[in-house]
Amino acid sequence: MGMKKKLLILALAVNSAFAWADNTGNGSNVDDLVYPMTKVCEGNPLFVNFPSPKWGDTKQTGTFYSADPSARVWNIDGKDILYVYCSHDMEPAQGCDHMDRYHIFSTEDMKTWTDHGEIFESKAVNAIMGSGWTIEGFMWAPDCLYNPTDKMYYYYFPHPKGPNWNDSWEIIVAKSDRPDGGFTIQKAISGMPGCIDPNVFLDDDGQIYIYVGGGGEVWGGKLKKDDWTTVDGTMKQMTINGGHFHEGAWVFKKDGLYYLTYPANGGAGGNKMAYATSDSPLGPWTEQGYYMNPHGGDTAHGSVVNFKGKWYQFYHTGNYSGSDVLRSVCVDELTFDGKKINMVRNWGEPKGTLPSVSLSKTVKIEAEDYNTGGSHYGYFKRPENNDISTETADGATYIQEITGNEWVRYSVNVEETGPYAVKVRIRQKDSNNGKFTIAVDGSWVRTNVAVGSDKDKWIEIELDNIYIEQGEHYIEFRGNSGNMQLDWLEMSNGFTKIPGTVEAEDFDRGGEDVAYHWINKNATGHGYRDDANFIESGQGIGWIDNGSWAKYTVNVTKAGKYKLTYWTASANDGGWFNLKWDGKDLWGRLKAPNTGGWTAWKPNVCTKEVTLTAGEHELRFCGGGNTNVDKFVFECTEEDTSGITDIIAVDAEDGKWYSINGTQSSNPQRGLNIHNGRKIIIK
Ligand code: FUB
Repeated sequence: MGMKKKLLILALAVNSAFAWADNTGNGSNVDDLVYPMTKVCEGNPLFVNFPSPKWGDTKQTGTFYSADPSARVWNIDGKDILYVYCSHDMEPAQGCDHMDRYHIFSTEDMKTWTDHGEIFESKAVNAIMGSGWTIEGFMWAPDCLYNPTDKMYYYYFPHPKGPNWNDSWEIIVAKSDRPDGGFTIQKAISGMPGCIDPNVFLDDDGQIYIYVGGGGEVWGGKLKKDDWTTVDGTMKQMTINGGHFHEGAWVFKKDGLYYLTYPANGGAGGNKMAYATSDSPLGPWTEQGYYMNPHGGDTAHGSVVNFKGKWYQFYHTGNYSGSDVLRSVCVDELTFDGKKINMVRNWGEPKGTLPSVSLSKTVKIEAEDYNTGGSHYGYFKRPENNDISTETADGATYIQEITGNEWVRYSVNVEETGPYAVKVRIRQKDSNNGKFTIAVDGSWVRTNVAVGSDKDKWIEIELDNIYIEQGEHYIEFRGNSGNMQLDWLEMSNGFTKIPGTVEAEDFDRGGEDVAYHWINKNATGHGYRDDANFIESGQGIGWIDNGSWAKYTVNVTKAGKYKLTYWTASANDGGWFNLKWDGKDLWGRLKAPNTGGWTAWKPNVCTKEVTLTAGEHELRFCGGGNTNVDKFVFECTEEDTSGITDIIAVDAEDGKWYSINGTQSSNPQRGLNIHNGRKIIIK
C-alpha cells in the first residue's frame, strides 16, 4: 500500500546521424575554404549547400548545419541587408556538445546568401575568459544588436564556464564595429540567471532589454542604456501562462504591441512556436497560442524580422540530416491578422479540391495527391535518396520508397470534431522492418506502427480513435524505418473497433469525471491524454489506485464470443483491476502479476470468454492497485451469426458497411446493415 507506480512514457526516439551524399563540394580540405563565400540557397532548408569544417582535428569538411537563427536587418551604406546570426551544429554530432565556431550569413534578396566565415571558436573564447573556462563546444543560441549610440554591434551568446556544462551557463558579450565579423570578447554579464538563449531588444526610447531562458523558465531585464554589457537593476522571472514555454524567447514590437515568441513544449512531434503579447517589454504577458506546427524535431528556436516590408519567421528543423542535433535554418513568411499572428503555412496546399471528411462517411485520399509546395512543404525525401515519385502497377498508383524520416502531407477539411480512423494501404519492399507514424498538423498521434512481416504484399492498417477538431488540418504519413509504398489513406469514423486493441491510455475525451477519474491527482502519465492523441507501443496508464477509472467508447463490429488478453507491468505482487462492459463486470477481478518492473509489459490471458453484441458500447477500466496497464486485446473466438440472414440487399462484397438504402457507412449501425452482400441486424 502507498507504493507508487511508475509509468512508461518512452523517450521519443532521437534519430541518429549518418553519412550522406556530397552535394556541397564537401570532403574538401578546410584550408581551401575562402570567406566570404556566396551561394544561392533555393528553398528550405538554408545553408546546406555551404561546406563546414567538421568537429575535431579532421581537416575534412562536411555539410554546414545551422541552428537557432537570430535574423536582423541592418542598413549598411543605405542598403537593407538581412543577417542571420546562428549557432553551428558540427559533424559528427554528439548531443549539442559539438556546437562551435559561430558563422554569420547575410543576404540582400533572400536567395543569394554569403557566409562570412567563422567568428569565434570556444577554445579561443575560453582562453580570453581565463582560468576556470574549460568547456569546449556548447556555443549555443546567440543574438546580435546594433547600438546606434556608439555605432557598435553587440553579440550575445551563452557558453558554460565549467566544470559541468549544465550548471554553469554564462552570457558573454562581444563587440564589433561591423555586423559580419571582427567581434572581440568583452565579458560575461554579471547578474544573469544561469540560463541559455539570450535575446536582446531595443525599444523606441533607446532602452535595451535582455531575455534569457530555457528548461521552462524565462527571465527579462534591462541592460544599461550607456553600457550594453551590464544589467540595469535585476533580472526578473516572467510568467507565460499555460504556454509550455521551452526556450528561445524572441521579443519584437509591432504597432506598439510587444510580442514574445518561443518554442513551446507539449504534444509529440517536437516544439511548436507559440507567442504571448504585452503592452510592456517586460510583461505581464498574455498567452496567445501556437502559430507554427511542430516539424518532427525536438527544438525549433526561431526569430521574427521585417525585411523590405515583409515579415519572416526563421526557425530550424532536423529534416535534412534526419538528426535533432544536426539542424538547418529555415525561413517562411509570417503574416498577421490585426494583432494576431497567423499560422505559418508551411505544409503546402491541397492538390485539387480540399477533401472533406466526417464521422458519417468514408473518404479515400490517393497517395499521389499529396500537398503541393514541394520539398519541406508537401513532402520530404532524404537527400541521399531519390526524390518523390509515383508508379502505377497492379491497378494501383502509389508513392514509392518512403523510408525513415521521409514524409508526405494531405490537407483535409474535418466537418465535425470527433474520433477518426486513418487507414493506409501500404506495401513494404525488400524488407519487413517498415514502421510509420501518423501525425495531425505535425503532432504525432500514432508512431512506430509496424507494417508487419509481409513483404511485397499490399496490406491495410487502420488506426482508430484519432481525435481531430473541426476545421482544416493536414495528415502526415511519416516513415520511421524500412522502405514503404503508399497507395492511399482513408478516413472514417474511428471509435476503437472490436475485435481489436483498446490502448489503456486512449480513453475518451471530456476530461476529469467524464472520461476518467484519478484518485491520485498528481499521477504522471495521465495528463497527455487531454491535449494529445499521441499513442505509442509501450505507453500505458499508471498510478491507478482503487477508485480510479477511465472510459472507452468502442464499436463491436462482430458479435460473438471474445477472448481478452490484457498487458500489464508491475514491480510488486498482488496487482489487480476490473473491467466493466456497459456497467457490468463481465470478467471479475483481473489479476496482474509482478513482471519485474513498472515498464516490463507482459500479456495475461483472461480464462473467461464473454459474449459481446455488435454496435457501440462502453468499456470502463476500474483501478485496483499495484499494476500499470498497457492495453486490452479483444479476439473473437466464435462469431455470432444469428442476426445474419441471407437476404441480399446491396450487391457489394467489399468489406464495407451499408445502410439498408445502400448508403455507405463506416461502421455497422444499430438495426439493419448490409455487409458483404448480407443483411445484418445489429441489436
Ligand atoms: O542549439 C542549442 C540549444 O538548442 C539552443 O540554445 C536552444 O534554443 C535549442 O535550440
